[in-house]
Amino acid sequence: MAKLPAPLPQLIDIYGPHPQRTPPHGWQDESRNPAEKLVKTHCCFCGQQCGIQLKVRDNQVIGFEPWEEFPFNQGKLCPKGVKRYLQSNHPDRLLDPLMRTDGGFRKTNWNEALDFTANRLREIQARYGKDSVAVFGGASLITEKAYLLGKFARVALGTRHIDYNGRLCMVSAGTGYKLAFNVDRSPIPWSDIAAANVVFVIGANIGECAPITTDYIWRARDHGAKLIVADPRMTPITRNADLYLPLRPGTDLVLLMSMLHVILREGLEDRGFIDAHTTGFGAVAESVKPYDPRTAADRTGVPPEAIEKAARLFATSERTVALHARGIEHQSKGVENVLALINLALATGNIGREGAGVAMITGQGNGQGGREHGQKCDQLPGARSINDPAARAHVAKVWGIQPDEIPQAGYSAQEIMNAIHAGEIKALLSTCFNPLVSLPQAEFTREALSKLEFFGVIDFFMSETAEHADVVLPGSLQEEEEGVTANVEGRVIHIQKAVDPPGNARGDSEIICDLARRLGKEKYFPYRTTREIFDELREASRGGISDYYGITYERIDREYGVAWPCPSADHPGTPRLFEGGVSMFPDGKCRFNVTEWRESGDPVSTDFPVYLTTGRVVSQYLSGTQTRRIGGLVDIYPEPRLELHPRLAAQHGIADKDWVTITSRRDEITLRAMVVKTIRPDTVFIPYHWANEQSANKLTHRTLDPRSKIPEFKVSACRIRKAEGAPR
Ligand SMILES: Nc1nc2c(c(=O)[nH]1)N[C@H]1C(S)=C(S)[C@@H](COP(=O)(O)OP(=O)(O)OC[C@H]3O[C@@H](n4cnc5c(=O)[nH]c(N)nc54)[C@H](O)[C@@H]3O)O[C@H]1N2
Ligand SMILES: Nc1nc2c(c(=O)[nH]1)N[C@H]1C(S)=C(S)[C@@H](COP(=O)(O)OP(=O)(O)OC[C@H]3O[C@@H](n4cnc5c(=O)[nH]c(N)nc54)[C@H](O)[C@@H]3O)O[C@H]1N2
Ligand code: SF4
Ligand SMILES: [Mo]
Repeated sequence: MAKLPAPLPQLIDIYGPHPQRTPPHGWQDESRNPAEKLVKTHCCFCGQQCGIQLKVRDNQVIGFEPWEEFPFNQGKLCPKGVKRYLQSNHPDRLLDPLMRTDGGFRKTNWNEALDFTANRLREIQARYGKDSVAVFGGASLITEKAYLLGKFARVALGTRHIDYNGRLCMVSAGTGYKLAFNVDRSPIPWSDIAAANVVFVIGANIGECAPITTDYIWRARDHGAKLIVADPRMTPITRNADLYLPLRPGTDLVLLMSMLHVILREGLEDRGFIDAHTTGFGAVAESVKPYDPRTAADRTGVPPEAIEKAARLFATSERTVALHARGIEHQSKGVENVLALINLALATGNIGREGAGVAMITGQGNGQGGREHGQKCDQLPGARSINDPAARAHVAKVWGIQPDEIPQAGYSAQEIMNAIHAGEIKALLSTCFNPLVSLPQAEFTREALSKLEFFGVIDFFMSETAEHADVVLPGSLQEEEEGVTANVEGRVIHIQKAVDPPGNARGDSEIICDLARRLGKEKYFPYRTTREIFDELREASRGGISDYYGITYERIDREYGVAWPCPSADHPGTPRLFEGGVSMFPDGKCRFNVTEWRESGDPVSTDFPVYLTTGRVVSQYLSGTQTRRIGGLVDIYPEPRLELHPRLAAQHGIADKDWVTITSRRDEITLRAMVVKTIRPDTVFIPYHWANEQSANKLTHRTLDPRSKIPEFKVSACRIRKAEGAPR
């Protein structure tokens, strides 16, 4: 059975006993002010899921203190974590249900709002069939809510169309890992990063988007590890890299296949590992033959010597960890890219031992847990395939229905939006998703939303998408219901309830259960607490890939989290997957997968000669609904700007802070320039956290990876010109 990793002697022990550990989670009396309590919980934002103590007075979150004993972040927080508490009492909180009238929204009571919602859903299903209604979920939701939404869609509504915003995030990684290892989780505990001799970062802005991971990389460097970064932009962590590969957007596959080419050419592969633990090596070795570094250099823009150096460092180090995020995954060949990186790790035997491995950096707060228990269109709880008869039978039994009552797999998120646009799907209930800002080609999304016969939204702020709804139901912040999330390492952690929802706002899970009751499915939704939902989820996941059966809230508190799979109360959990090279396929082998190059869905051309890529800045989070409302964060980066290289700027007569119009094959927007030397001269970058005329997603395209169905946010074509002035 997998054990917690034994730390290497020269490293700080981040998992071992901590002399100052205070009692685990729960209410603690503050000696300074007895009216105040500190609640040990986790940041609501990114997948690092930092431990934090929220300070509570009079049923309001009024501040925070670091939680130094929580091993993952040891009290450290990024700017978003420091300011997150400001959401709680924000004046924009939705406090009453809202219904659309001809003159805008009017406040209403819960009975009217929920009756209306349930009636509209019922009428539309009666008229157009069950599958005319779709459900959207989100990976900021605690796992209990994600599970509940999946059950709600399939049991209360009987629709096959439920998907979630993680479709824009983790699915290329997930598909790749399932093809190679039969499991969708980062296989390493983050302590393995600190123990590595080489850290290879590709398509991940660690410093701004996974800030606490920086700390693990510094610890590796403290004992002499080398850092390689591949990104079209020189992100903050790149300043400390030993080798920087400034590749052209969308060419990762060529780079990675060429690195394998070099490794095989020079005989640096680990034959012992390949023979003992893998299948499919021969075909992959054959497929990389044409990818010599000189040819690859022409495609990627990375000098051949740099490709060779990267390959040698990767293969000759004793322990290499490869980290990747959306830079390689937000592509129409996102799955290919992930597989090519896994192939490198397999060929060099960097799997299943301390300090070695390949790992996806999970994005959203509950990006991991939120995709394991049934809000994905193709999955049932326990990360089970919805097509697997045994999985359907198991889950149907837990739900008290017949297996054939569980609908088949439905559309993925963008496909649902396409079907709404085409008039096939008529109604949408969306919780924790802001598609008007986050899906590609925003005008298409706007048109689609306007075609809905019914649109209901559960959110705590009026998002840009919610403005198009017929009913807006005021839901809850993360700290307003108890539950679990899984962090970037697959460590299941406990989210404490700190306060009640304010005004007439309600817990999301209560709202969903109430709707189920109104749809006549009360007996399947009898929960009085989220703990009851968790206990059912444990049963539903039992025996699945993502097995939570042995995890309880109390155990999490005692152990500072439990990594799944954890099939029984006496199982220690599994911080490191594939120990000894054993995958989760029945035969225990890891799979090499052949990858094949293809062009992006929106290639550069004479008319659109510049690569456009999109992503994030440290102070803003996702579609910005939450962080654009937090003063201290807005000040750091108040508006989206177009990052471009001085050489490209000079070609167009553009100076820093000038207004620039960016035109793609779909649309155009005008932003201020930010002239920086840290980007390729053929590429521009826009952070996507803003809406409407400032939305990067007005420009992006709807091409999907054929397997993961992720949109190609990282590669579009555009042209730029200096604008007369500010947009009207
Ligand atoms: N501050 C902040 N942190 C966040 C979030 C946030 O919104 N704000 N969101 C969270 C979420 S949900 C996610 S998914 C993660 C995302 O975390 P990341 O994936 O690290 O962030 P991105 O900015 O989307 O893109 C990462 C990098 O990919 C690079 N890139 C662009 N095109 C390519 C390419 O073709 N190849 C390669 N190799 N690189 C390319 C970009 O220059 C960028 O530096 O962050 C999480 N953390
Ligand atoms: N161009 C471009 N587009 C991108 C990306 C990119 O890099 N470039 N990145 C993509 C990625 S990786 C992601 S993850 C998506 C994210 O895109 P979205 O999921 O649309 O972004 P969020 O801002 O998380 O939107 C979630 C909404 O849910 C609400 N919410 C948050 N927590 C809760 C909760 O607990 N309960 C309820 N009821 N509501 C809640 C928020 O207020 C917000 O309105 O964007 C994608 N879009
Ligand atoms: S946003 Fe992420 S890194 Fe920042 S404090 Fe929250 S969980 Fe930690
Ligand atoms: Mo994401």
